[in-house]
Formats: sequence, C-alpha cells, structure tokens
Amino acid sequence: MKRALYTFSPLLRHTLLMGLFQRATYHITVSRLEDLPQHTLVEVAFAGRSNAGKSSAINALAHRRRLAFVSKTPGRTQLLNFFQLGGGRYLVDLPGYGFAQAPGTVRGAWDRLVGGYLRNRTALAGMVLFMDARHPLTPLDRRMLTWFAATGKPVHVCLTKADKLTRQQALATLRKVRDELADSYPLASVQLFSSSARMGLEEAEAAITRWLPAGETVETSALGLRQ
Ligand SMILES: Nc1nc2c(ncn2[C@@H]2O[C@H](COP(=O)(O)OP(=O)(O)O)[C@@H](O)[C@H]2O)c(=O)[nH]1
Ligand SMILES: [Mg+2]
Repeated sequence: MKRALYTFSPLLRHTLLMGLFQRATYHITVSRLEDLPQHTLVEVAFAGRSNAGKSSAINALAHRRRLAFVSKTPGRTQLLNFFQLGGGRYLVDLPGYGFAQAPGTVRGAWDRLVGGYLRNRTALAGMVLFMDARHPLTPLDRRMLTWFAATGKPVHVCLTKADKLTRQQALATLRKVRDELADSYPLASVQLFSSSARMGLEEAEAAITRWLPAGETVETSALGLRQ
C-alpha cells in the first residue's frame, strides 16, 4: 500500500497523507448512554473546563472555523458530540465542566453521562484534557485526572492559550505541570498549545494518532478500497 501511494498525483497523495483531523465531520450527538454508537472502532475523548479553549482547539486541528460550533448550539452543550475521523476512528467532544452556576441536577446528569462514558467505553483509547495555561490543574481538573486514572487509559494534557504567556512563563508552566503529573498521573503527557497562534498542533496530533490505529487504513478508506 505504501508503495502504491507514490504512484498517485502529488495532490491526491497530499490528500491521503493529511492530518488525522482534517477530514473530521460531525457524526452524532448523544444524550443517553444507551444511544452511544455501537460500531465505532476507536475513540478519543476531548475534555476540559468550560472556556478552556477546547472548541477552538478542535477547529484549529481540523483546519476549520466552525466544526465544533455544533457544541455551542443551545441544548447540545451537555451532550456528547461525535466527530468521525475516518477508518473507524472518532473524536468525542465532552461537555465542559466547571459551571459555577450549574444546579445540582445538571451536575448529576453530567456525572452520569460523562462518567458512564469515560468509565465503561471499551472503544475509548485515551483522553485529551484541555487546560488554560494561565491556571492549569484546577481542583476540577485534578478530580477529572484522578478519576480517569482509574481506567488505566492515557491522558494527553494541552495547556491552551499559551500565546497569552511569555515564552519563559509558558515553559515554566509546562515544567511545573509535567512534574506534578509525573508524580500523580504517570500515564499523562503534557504540551503547550495555542489555537490562535497555531502552536502545538502537530505535537497534539502526533500524540493522539499514536492511540488511534485505524481498522482499515486512512489511505484505503479515503479511496473507498479495502485491503
Ligand atoms: N488567546 C487565545 N484565546 C483563545 C485560544 N483558544 C480559545 N481562546 C478563547 O477562549 C474562549 C473560549 O474558547 P472556546 O474554544 O469556546 O472554549 P471551550 O469552552 O473550552 O470550548 C474564546 O473567547 C476563545 O476565543 C487561544 O489559543 N488563544
Ligand atoms: Mg466549547
């Protein structure tokens, strides 16, 4: 298959090899665990506090302006939004946490849906956790990390809005968060990220791609072929 790629035109070859997220399309929104899609091969969950920059990150990774806009639609904010990446792979955009004003019933529903999904989903390969680099590791972030560590699955932390820090501050934050995580959450990796400065996109994509082997290769699925 690899050799065959080189016989294609440069444009087609570029299309076949382009990033994991660039072909992302909105797939389905789920409000109940019973409605989770059954035939996905492998999933990566995107999580974080509201306003951490998760939607912007999805759009930046996908090179699109409004792909994650769907999660801003009223009524869809407390739901799981699935995006198809090709080859049986899915990005699952989780509702943001940390609304100071959220009533107990909403939080209960959030815990049931998100908690149930994260804890029991066999297709889930890992979680990308977005934190504002200016105030990372809030109590709710730590709660999420502790809680997800119990699944034994890996976490990749993106410290977002790194453009708001000086280079020196950003690197100091990265070191501090990395040290803290190394102690308590050995399955976590960390990086700096900025959607607006387009910083850390390749690093994030490489980290996620490692978790997401495709059932049929992206190359063959893009061609509508099977091996
Ligand atoms: N400076 C800067 N602002 C950002 C960045 N990413 C997101 N924001 C801003 O942060 C706010 C929340 O972003 P959004 O993606 O909606 O966060 P979400 O609630 O986690 O999905 C918006 O005003 C964004 O414009 C970034 O990389 N740099
Ligand atoms: Mg959002």
